[in-house]
Amino acid sequence: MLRCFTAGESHGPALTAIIDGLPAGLVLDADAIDRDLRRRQGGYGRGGRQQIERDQATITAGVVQGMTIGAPVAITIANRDWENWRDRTVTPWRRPRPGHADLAGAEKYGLDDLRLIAERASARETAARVAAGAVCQALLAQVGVRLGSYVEAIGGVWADLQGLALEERLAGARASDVSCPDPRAAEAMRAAIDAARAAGDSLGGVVVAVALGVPVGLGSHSQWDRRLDGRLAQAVMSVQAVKGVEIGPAFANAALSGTQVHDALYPAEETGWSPRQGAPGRPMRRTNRAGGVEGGMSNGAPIEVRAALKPIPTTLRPQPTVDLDTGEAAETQYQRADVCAVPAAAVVVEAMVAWVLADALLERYGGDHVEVLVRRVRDGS
Ligand code: EPS
Repeated sequence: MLRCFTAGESHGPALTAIIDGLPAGLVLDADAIDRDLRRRQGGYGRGGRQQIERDQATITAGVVQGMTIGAPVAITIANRDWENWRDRTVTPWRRPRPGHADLAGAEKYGLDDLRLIAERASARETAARVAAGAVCQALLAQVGVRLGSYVEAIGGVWADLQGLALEERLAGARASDVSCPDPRAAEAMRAAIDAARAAGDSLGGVVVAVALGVPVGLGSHSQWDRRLDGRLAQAVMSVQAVKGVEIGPAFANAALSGTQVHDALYPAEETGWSPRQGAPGRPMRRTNRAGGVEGGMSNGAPIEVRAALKPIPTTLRPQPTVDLDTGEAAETQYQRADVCAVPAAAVVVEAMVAWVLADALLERYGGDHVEVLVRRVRDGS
């Protein structure tokens, strides 16, 4: 129903996002997109490139007088660094970075210069994902769905979030330069990033994206590629550096028994859940160990998607590699890089969750004009 794509290289003139399948009548303003772009650019642990870029969305198609018209929406974001590269002769890269797309990509596409793979594999592309995600979030907001994200771990430092409600986690993350709602852990995360920077190394971590107010029944149990959890996992796994995805506390659940894990049902009147779910007489849950998805469908509880990020493969400290010209042992060459992009990745994962939920929402309720969609969701039809 809704398809999002990106184009653009890290040091090319611009990134482009295309959002196809949006209903007409959605008010879109570039400032709201820019706010998310700024969130993605920030975060402790970024490298020199973010001093250069000032990401800003230019809407170039599909929006007339601030409103969608049922046509594909296109957004471009300029790469300011393009000016620094356009006339520069660069020697081809011939020493692949372990863990990076460099080697497999160059072998697959038959390109000698590894840079030609790195340019598109780069996480610079995630700016376009976030722009498209902001558009999806504008659509979701029309029916009362809100998204947010936070960082749970960086470099082995874990936040203690026990007893902290989701809303508090999201608010705490917004106030933190590592997007971590636990101030003590945030301090230790910054120290870990400083230590990694001093050692010329990089750090990964764990992020969580949350969607609140999701209507019941997005996705379907009926076919593998319609299952909402599978679609979320694919979208989130496609984010650069993500190597693991979990819905709810899935890996912890695996160690427990069925009666410990499954979210028991109670009459709605006895629970404190959100009004959307709490129609009188409707069975409700007091816990959310399913992460908001049961049988491949949203169950009305908050959707919680957790992602594990490997440390960035570009490290200032050299790693063992092979020089492709000589076939001999070598070391990776110096390249500018972020030490840790985990806080930025939280915003990107949130965007990917928005892509999937906006698509599943339109699939479930349809509507060529936003007012039709809103009415159908309200009526539950
Ligand atoms: C990236 C390498 C760095 C990052 C970049 C992602 O860029 P450069 O090679 O120009 O220093 O800063 O991320 C961004 C530019 C961004 O906006 O997120 C990589 O190789 O993935």
